[in-house]
Amino acid sequence: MKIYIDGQFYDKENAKISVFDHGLLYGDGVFEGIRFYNGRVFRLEEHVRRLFDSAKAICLDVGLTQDEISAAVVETIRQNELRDGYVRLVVTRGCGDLGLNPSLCPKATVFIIASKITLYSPDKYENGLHVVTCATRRIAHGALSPMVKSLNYLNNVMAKIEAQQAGAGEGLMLNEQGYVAECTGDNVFIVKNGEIFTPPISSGALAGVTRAVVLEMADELGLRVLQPEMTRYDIYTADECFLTGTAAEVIPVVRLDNRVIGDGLPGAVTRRLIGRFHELTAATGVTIY
Ligand code: PXG
Repeated sequence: MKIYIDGQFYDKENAKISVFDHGLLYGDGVFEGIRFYNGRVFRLEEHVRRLFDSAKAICLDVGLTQDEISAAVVETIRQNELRDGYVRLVVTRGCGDLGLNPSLCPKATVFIIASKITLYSPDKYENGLHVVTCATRRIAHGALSPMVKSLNYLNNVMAKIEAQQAGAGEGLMLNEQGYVAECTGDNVFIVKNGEIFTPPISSGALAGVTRAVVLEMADELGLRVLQPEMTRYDIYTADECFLTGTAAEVIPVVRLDNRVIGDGLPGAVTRRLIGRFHELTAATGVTIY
């Protein structure tokens, strides 16, 4: 395995980041998770754009242009001779003395791993996930914008632990007001009376790249999508529910808090979207080779 760090490639054993890197010391940095399928990077430009928006929001100078970062992602996949997989692209504040002042760090650290990721077992894609609501709330806009895909994932990790301890496949996170935000690493959607609903970004959802793909696919299929504030009641009483994410892709949900959603099976609209999603991922994206 070849890992990109600051313009050079290292074997896995030698791919090391300093203990003085503020990404490690303070979670000071941003990241992206990007998938590639069939020799093409899916929605690369969207991911890189979001990375730069996240960086801008935390006053982090990436030190490379968007085109240079995109080229580095593609080159990392090439160096590993992969056609299908998952890229972790990370930009940290860089190395500096102790103290959380970012001006202690002269230069950002950029590293890229091209590997694989499996969030849920294949049977969950067939039969649907069981989800529980977590007591841990989604980070509030007043603390750190939930739009920033930062290296501070501890509250999502705490929510994931809750879901795991409850024996559920995924955890639903609410915002401080009690409205549905998203799951621990996925956006949430429901289908009700032939219309699709997803919480607005203002509810604390990450502006997911896969979420945007679903909005496009729904438009193409002539399905209306609404983005009202949503409560758990909306999910309990939905006809269908599914989650989206780069790592998760599109996955059905059949239970929330032990309420069966719809008839308890992945729904027709969900299946249609999953089918179209696979067509798009197989045939579109930036060519690697
Ligand atoms: N919400 C959150 C909080 C996320 O971190 C998504 C939604 C989905 O967004 P995209 O753009 O991927 O459709 C994410 C995505 C990982 C990992 O280990 C990354 C995410 C989720 C789960 C695992 O790289 N980020």
